[in-house]
Amino acid sequence: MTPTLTTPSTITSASRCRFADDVRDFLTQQPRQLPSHYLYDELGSALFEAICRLPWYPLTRAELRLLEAHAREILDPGVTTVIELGPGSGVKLSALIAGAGTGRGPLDLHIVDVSRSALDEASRSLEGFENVRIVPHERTYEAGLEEFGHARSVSERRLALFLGSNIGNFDPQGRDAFLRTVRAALNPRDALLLGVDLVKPERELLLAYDDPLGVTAAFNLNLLARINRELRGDFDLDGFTHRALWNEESSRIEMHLRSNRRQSIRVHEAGLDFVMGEGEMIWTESSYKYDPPEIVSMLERSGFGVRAQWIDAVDGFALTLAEAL
Ligand code: AVI
Repeated sequence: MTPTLTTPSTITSASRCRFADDVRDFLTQQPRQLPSHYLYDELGSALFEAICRLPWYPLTRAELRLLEAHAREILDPGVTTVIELGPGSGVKLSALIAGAGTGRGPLDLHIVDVSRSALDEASRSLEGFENVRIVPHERTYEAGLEEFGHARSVSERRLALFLGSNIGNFDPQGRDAFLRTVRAALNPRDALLLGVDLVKPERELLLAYDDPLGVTAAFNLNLLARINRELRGDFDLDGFTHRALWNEESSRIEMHLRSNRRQSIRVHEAGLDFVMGEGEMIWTESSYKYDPPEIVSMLERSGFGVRAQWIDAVDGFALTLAEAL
């Protein structure tokens, strides 16, 4: 049999094909929508990093404060292996290791991300720690968890990290399925640390997702720019406005792109040609917000028992440490 070579160009064209298929499928649904993970191309990821530094988006700073304050309890000396899903720049994992102090045995750090450059950046910020082995997985979270689940030794005690309120970007069904996938990669007594943004006054939520500097608007509009760049689309960016809405009934912030006028749009590589009316929206992201007891329930439904929950009351953020049952 002829071996199949996976070259960078075949990976690129396969992922471009999937992008084109998704753009066609989701933009022709009612309401029109686009999967939020496509917000994160190189420029989108840089804009997200900038969002995390904005005074109106306090999630990252609140979570970091909680990690620093409770590092010893989270990363107790019995933990031998940590897996972080979406390590970003590695700053949170670094804070945890630094805060847990010295005098522990060797620590294996598995970091999972689809982006090679994110893994490289996180590895660079972690490699200064002594007694640490970094294992990057250039995978989706699900594929990384599966790989991690298979490779275990008897004496290991594992801690999984899913931070940054990334769980908020799943719909409720996807959220529960995902938490069960995390649980399946762990053994009883292993743990999961979940960082979740809490419900707070609407005014604060809207400022976090529609900031006065327009960084979140640029992050959202970049999705149309990405379609133009990668799939030969002809979206006129001036023809759309970023909208953030609080959907109280579903307890979620929704990001949309509103068409400012009636306009025709063509995306050549998706074979797509359609008309948007004035005021019509493309739904690009949901960010669910929770109350602390709801976080406990979602973890319990997925095979975990909560060991501790720490809350930053100033910015409304919760870190929940749960044990696999
Ligand atoms: C990555 N995720 C948790 C962010 C959030 O808050 O939902 C993405 C984001 N969207 C707009 N601002 C930040």
